[in-house]
Amino acid sequence: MSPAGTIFALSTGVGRAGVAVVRLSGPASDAALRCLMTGIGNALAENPSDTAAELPAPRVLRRAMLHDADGAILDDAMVVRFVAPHSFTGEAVVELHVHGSPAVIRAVLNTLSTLPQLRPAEPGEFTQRAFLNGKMDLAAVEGLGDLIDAQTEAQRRLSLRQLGGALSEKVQAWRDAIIMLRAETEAWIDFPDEDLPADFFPTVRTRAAALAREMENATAQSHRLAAHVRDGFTVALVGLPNVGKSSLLNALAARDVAIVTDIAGTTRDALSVPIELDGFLVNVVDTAGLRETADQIEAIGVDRALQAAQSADLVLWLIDERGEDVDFGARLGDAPVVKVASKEDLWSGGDYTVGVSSVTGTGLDGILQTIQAALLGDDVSLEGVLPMGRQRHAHHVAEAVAALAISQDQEELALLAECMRDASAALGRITGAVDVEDVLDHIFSRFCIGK
Ligand SMILES: Nc1nc2c(ncn2[C@@H]2O[C@H](COP(=O)(O)OP(=O)(O)OP(=O)(O)O)[C@@H](O)[C@H]2O)c(=O)[nH]1
Ligand SMILES: [Mg+2]
Repeated sequence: MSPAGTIFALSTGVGRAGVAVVRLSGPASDAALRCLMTGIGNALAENPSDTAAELPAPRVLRRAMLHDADGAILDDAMVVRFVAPHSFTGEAVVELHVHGSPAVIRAVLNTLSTLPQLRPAEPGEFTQRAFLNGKMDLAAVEGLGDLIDAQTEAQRRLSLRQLGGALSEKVQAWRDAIIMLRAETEAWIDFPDEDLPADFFPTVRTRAAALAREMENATAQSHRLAAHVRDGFTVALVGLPNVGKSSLLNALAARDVAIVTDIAGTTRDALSVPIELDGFLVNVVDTAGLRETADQIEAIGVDRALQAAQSADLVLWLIDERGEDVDFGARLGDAPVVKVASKEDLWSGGDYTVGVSSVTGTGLDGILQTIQAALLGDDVSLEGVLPMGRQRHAHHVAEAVAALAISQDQEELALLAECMRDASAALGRITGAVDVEDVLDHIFSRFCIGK
């Protein structure tokens, strides 16, 4: 965990822009702003009450000339202050909206680094402070991280819901129900057995089983789709050499990314191209044609093609009128495999359900629909799923479900209560309510500096 103090960083992107925001957080933020506004580098040492009137009112954006320690003008800027605890981090925060040139940003950051109580922020340190000050829980922190990284519409929508508490609220509701079961169990521990209602254990077991079922169902539906939204959905194009894999990739990507020739064995390496499909990120992987070959380079390519198929979420197995190679078909892995009739324009009739011609463009919609159906599965809509895209979420829910399953066999109150404690602790790790030190550094270090 990083030490306290007052931190500063550029919070907007690096490079030329109309406006850049430099953010400060910590007890010396106001004093630092006063230094910049007055151009007196030692204002940090002054009695704050003497100069308090110079500072803008909280949450009001005000124009201000910023100066370096020698009083020279740095920039004509806009500034805004937030008073603790009413800020993103829960501390005193100042934002400097300066002109977004590298020179202005550098000069402002240089000046801030000369002020004695300030230091540059570590990656994710602003958000870490927000978490430590109880402004956000861990699931919301992850939602914010994903929102900053969001490239597609589905990523934006799902991470915004996670940031807004959709996952935390659900997990908290399950946890509350488990804590209630634990409390009811513990309440009887000090009483003699004969006082315990006869239906006590059956009732607790029924409630625990229903809860476990609800948690399992929610995870099964949500984790799969949310993980695809977050990490993308991978589709591997495989088939014999010359079957038209690279041509299909180019058609799907709507640009010439892969080399296409009529020479069998043109593609040697796997090539992944991201496309956006209805707001979802889909990685389409073109591969080397599958055949037994004496060419060493091509053989490595064939291995990679099989690996790409084995790690894909969906395999499109392209087949032309030469037919399919059953031997390779058996080595494509566990993902769903959809056979696609390639070069449909050349087929003289035929028995296939999905056909495509990259030359005429017919059947491309069908390919996109096939991908979309595999991606969505039985999930009705994105709005209905819980934003639980990380492995961590599914893991902790599974831990809680396992603890509830063990509780079914307990015949002693203390042991039953212990199972409930384990289950609620597992769920608590999702929001950061219980022992999360081990994951904190991992989560925050993935943020950029300034966030
Ligand atoms: N008529 C027709 N020709 C196609 C179609 N798709 C690809 N071709 C032609 O088939 C040949 C091979 O296409 P590629 O896309 O390079 O095939 P590939 O499967 O990537 O081949 P390798 O990389 O060698 O495994 C090229 O001459 C393409 O122009 C199609 O839909 N219709
Ligand atoms: Mg190719």
